[in-house]
Amino acid sequence: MTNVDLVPSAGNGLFDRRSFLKTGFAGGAVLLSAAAPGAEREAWMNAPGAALGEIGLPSEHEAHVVRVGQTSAPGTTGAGVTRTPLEYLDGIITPSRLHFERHHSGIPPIDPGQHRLVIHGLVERPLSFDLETLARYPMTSNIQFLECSGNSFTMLHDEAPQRRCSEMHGLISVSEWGGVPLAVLLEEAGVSPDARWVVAEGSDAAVMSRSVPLDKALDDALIAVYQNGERLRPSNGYPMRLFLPGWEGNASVKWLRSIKVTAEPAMSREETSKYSDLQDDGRALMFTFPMGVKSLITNPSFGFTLRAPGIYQISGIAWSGAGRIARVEVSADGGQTWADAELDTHVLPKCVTRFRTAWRWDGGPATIMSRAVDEQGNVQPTREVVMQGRAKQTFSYHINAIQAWRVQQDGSVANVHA
Ligand SMILES: Nc1nc2c(c(=O)[nH]1)N[C@H]1C(S)=C(S)[C@@H](COP(=O)(O)O)O[C@H]1N2
Ligand SMILES: [Mo]
Repeated sequence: MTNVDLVPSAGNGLFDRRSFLKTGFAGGAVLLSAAAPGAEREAWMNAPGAALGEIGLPSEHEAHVVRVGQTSAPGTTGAGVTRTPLEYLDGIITPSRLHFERHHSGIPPIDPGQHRLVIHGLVERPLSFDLETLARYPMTSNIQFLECSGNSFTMLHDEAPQRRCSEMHGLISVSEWGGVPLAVLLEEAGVSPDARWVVAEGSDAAVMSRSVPLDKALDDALIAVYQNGERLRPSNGYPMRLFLPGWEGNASVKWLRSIKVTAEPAMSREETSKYSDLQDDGRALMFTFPMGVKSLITNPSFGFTLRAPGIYQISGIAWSGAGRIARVEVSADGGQTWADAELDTHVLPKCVTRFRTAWRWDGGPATIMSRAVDEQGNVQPTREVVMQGRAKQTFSYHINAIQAWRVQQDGSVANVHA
């Protein structure tokens, strides 16, 4: 094993992030002993391969990489969630077919030719747009995350649930979202001086609606029609959705049919009895929009087993609704000492950043965890801090606590409370 260049940086086997990149650290590669490659033809080299196809599908050997934990409300098939299999993915983009889903009443079978978006209320000129007219406005695209504010709620449970990373945290995905800035359309409609909010309404059976402050609508809100270069998937809002970068997923209304400009928020179901955080004094916080700074080690995580002591790559994702990730630290000794992780090339605002670091597992129990800091100086809090002042419940929103995984002596990985 050639790890002489690895420079220790923190307790229990963490290495300096610069030495991590420079060293081709030997993980599990097998030394070639006899025959060089090419001496024998593999079985699949003896006949022409499979036919061309109109659509590329994943390898049949990757059939386990599917959305996780499909659950729907009793008596329904389409009201519930599926989660992104974070622990099987790398990089920052979520393949569209694995983007998490959250529907309040299923996916509406919208005919794009008939679908309209209307902008009305406190405007000089109420307007109606179909897909074709929308396409004539200037478009833009950005790679950004979407996270349901109900993500990670099982971290609140007294006992750390023995569940996969995705089962706990898979309500976050990243796409390149393309579409028309809402500001452009509002400008054309002519917003009245007394307007302060817009109320967005979906074309699903739930008629899900959310109020958005006018400032956000005029800042970076998007009427998204493209996702990773193709039209939105039906599950993600086809043919058009509101996309609010960095904000709780619920407010990014899918299957968008109406934007009503108003003076006051609508106080709809999803912003009163739901998606508001109950405090321990019996009051609830009104409107928590941006998602807090957060990170997760996706690998190793619960469900994986380290085969033998040696050098491993710890890898994960970090993001913040406030902007770019400035720094991710990793600990291998349960938070006593920390070392900076290496960030992949793309550190984009309101997007997921991939981090990595090298770690030597000595074969003993070790608690690994990550902590993110964003460009505004927000530091990812501990579970204890996140729970301060909250009503004691098994479900709550906006949980961005530090996640810890415990590598046990047999190499298996457990979920533990930090
Ligand atoms: N019309 C409508 N918009 C909606 C929803 C819905 O049920 N109906 N679910 C919301 C919630 S709670 C979330 S987290 C995101 C999920 O978006 P996705 O399914 O594309 O991941 O959409 C939001 N927009
Ligand atoms: Mo959500």
